[in-house]
Amino acid sequence: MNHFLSADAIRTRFSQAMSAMYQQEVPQYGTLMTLVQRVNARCLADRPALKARLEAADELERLNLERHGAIRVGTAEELATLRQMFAVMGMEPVGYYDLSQAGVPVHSTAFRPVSDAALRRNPFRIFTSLLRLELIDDLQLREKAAAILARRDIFTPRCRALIAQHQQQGGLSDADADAFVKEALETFRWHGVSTVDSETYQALSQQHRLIADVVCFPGCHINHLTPRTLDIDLVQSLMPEYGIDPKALIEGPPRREVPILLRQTSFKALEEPVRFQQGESGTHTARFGEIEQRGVALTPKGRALYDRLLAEAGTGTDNQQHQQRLAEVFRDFPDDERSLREQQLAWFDYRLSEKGEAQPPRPGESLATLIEQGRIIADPVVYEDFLPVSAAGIFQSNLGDKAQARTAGNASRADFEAALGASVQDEMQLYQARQQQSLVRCGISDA
Ligand code: OOG
Ligand code: NI
Repeated sequence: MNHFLSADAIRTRFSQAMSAMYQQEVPQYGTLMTLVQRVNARCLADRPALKARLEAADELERLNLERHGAIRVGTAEELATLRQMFAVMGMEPVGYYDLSQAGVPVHSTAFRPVSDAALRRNPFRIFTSLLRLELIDDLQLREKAAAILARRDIFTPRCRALIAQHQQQGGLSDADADAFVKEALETFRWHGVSTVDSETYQALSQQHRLIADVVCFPGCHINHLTPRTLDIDLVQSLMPEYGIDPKALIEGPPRREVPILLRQTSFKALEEPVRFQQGESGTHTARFGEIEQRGVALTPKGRALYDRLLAEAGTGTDNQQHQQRLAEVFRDFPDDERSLREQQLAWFDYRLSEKGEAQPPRPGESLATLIEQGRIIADPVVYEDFLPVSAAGIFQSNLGDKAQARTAGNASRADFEAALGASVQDEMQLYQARQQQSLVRCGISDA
């Protein structure tokens, strides 16, 4: 008889350990968490209907647990090992993001839980980027970067052993899980000592700041952890009061009655002291803080409308003006649940109400009627993924003013998947399956 800890439990332990570590490393993150918790509490107190709904949909409990992080790695081997490490925690690669369009020399995926039950327990996600060394145009420097990366191992031997043990046994005991969390954390720890001399650091940094960040350190330090807020506008406006300097614009869609997708903002990266290999001292900026507000996941039709309107709104430098412009342009995006449902712009999770349990759907009854009669309740499905345009804005704001736009080269999902050693799951298929399964559970299979 095996007594393995569930992947959900390991993920929760890990995300809590990561949060504790990051609070120590970046004290402003702790401040931000306090602010977000206060705003969330206020929001729930002010909006009892929202609170009741989150509670009924089993969403309230995950709210304070909820966060995502981001890391960047340099080699295929690192990425493939991360995939195996995250698998221990029930996190799978979902989605492919090409950031080169925005001048950032990486492509990415998100490791996250995929099942309904796992997402309810803890939706912890890690946005993971692979550096594209082929975008270093100086051939000698490119080879040097590859050689530096080839020499490092970002995983402890014990971590590798525990991943292998998990694969052989199909799980980890409570004690082994604790050891795994402790060892895995080492991969993401900040190291104030670079693996290179300052000259090499400068040369790589001149190519792109991100390249120096990935190549010159012994691990893939977590670069931000992001709590989820129920009111991002309020958090953004309160940040200065808490001594935090937010980036200018909130990324993503405007404020709405029915929030869609994802809105994000961040605060600027810290300048941290670094010691280089010849004993030289310097600084490096990579780590920052971010907050996000999540809304309903959109169908391909809804997403196409979002992308079109976002492009139409363009971008600005003043948040208030930008939000106003967005709000005007997004008038073309229906802002009530019924329209979103009927026009199939967003995904919903359907469940029977008490009345519906007493009087279950009969063949031929339409979903619209069942909802109208209060026999079926439709809850918006939370968007669990990321947005490439927003991500690019977050990257840029933390690379400083000198962030160069550069020609992208052709990003390739196939190359990324070859490095990963697996294919990434299609997020749309996951949302669609979830909606479909919820309908089947309600006894409606022909909707
Ligand atoms: C990742 C930036 C993207 C998000 O929330 O969109 C991201 C990075 O800076 O490594 O985290
Ligand atoms: Ni982020």
